[in-house]
Amino acid sequence: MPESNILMSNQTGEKARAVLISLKTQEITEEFSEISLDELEKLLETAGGETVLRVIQSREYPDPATYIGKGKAAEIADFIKNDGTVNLAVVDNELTPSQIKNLEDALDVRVIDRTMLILDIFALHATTGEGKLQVEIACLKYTAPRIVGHGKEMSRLGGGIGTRGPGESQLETDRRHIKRRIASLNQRLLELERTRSVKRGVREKNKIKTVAIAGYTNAGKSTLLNYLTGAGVLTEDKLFATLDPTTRKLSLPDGEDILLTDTVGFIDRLPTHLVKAFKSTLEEIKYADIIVCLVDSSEPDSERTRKRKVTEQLINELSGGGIEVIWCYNKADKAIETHLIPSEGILISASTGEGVDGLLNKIKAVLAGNKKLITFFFPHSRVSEVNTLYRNAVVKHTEYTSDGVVVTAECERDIANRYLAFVQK
Ligand SMILES: Nc1nc2c(ncn2[C@@H]2O[C@H](COP(=O)(O)OP(=O)(O)OP(=O)(O)O)[C@@H](O)[C@H]2O)c(=O)[nH]1
Ligand SMILES: [Mg+2]
Repeated sequence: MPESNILMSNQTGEKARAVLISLKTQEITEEFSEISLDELEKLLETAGGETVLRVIQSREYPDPATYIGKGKAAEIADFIKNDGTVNLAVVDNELTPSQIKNLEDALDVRVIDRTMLILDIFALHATTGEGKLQVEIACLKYTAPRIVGHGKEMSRLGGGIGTRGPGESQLETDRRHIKRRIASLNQRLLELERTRSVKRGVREKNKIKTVAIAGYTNAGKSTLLNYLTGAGVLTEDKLFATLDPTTRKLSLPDGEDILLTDTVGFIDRLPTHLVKAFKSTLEEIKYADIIVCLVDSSEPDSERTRKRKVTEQLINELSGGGIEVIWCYNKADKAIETHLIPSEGILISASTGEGVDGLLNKIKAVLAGNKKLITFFFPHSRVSEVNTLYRNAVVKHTEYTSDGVVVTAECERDIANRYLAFVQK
């Protein structure tokens, strides 16, 4: 992965130097504004930019025209003018197209919002055709109406941040063209989705269980996949290092083979356009048999709790809530406030391997717990069903009687339900 794409999209070669702007409204606590700005700073760093100033304004509600108050905007504009090096302002929320335009006029630098910054990082980090397609769709849908007519002047390039993805010149083309482009991208994505579902079908047919590693960005998901399977996925102390999930085979301690899959990291207020665009990638979570959710235990408990909440909510949205989740506290080698880690959590280190055996045993136990030994009776008129049961379950015993066939088999819950009518009382 390139260190930064900024130089490619900005002919002047300047680095983004930004003012971060946040609003503390009635619903938001001071502490949350700070934490959220910390995260925004980390996002900017990941995109290759640097923070020059952080501004938090207390206001009852956002100004419909400029988001922050006009007086505050004038103050920031003064600072930018005097500083002379600032070339970007990043607002820690989603802005309307007119708010972006008005703020750009007030500050005389390029203005992007939190969502555009995240989209930018996704554009920078997507490597496969599918990842790039998904990012381009999200960028076109969100960014296009927000930058049309802006960002032409060099002084407003803002180190290239917020202009990646499909590229500025494309984004400036007319809306009809953009609509056509989205339609054609969606068509291509649909084909890739079909490929994914065919692959899933093969896995199901071969009864291979899938375990998805999910969690907040930077929790160590790829590091765990690498530790267990030697997948060689890029791991970095940056946000959203992985956008194109890798799947690898893993042999559990009892010899059973499963598939382990890495997933795209979560973040608070993950832009809905990205969730929609990354639907097919994120569906790996929906079809998993178990979700291993990683939480970074090297952070204070307040951060762990916040990130776990965000993760839980997204997991529920994506999976529909029916899949067993194993909560796993990673970075045990650097863990703090361990007494506050919930008792159901497994403490591991994906770097050193500490505790990973416990996780594998837990996976094994959950998979085994999903299976039950059940005895069925099939009357002669329905013996054709016996063949399908043989394909879908591990048959332990078969007995032919004068009335039909008695079969004892180890079944998954969903298979057992399919043959409910034949379960022997
Ligand atoms: N000390 C320590 N560092 C870890 C551990 N696991 C991961 N890391 C570090 O945490 C950072 C993030 O790890 P990744 O595996 O890239 O995290 P990820 O969850 O895949 O992140 P995204 O793909 O960005 O969502 C890297 O710098 C890793 O080296 C661990 O157990 N201990
Ligand atoms: Mg990763």
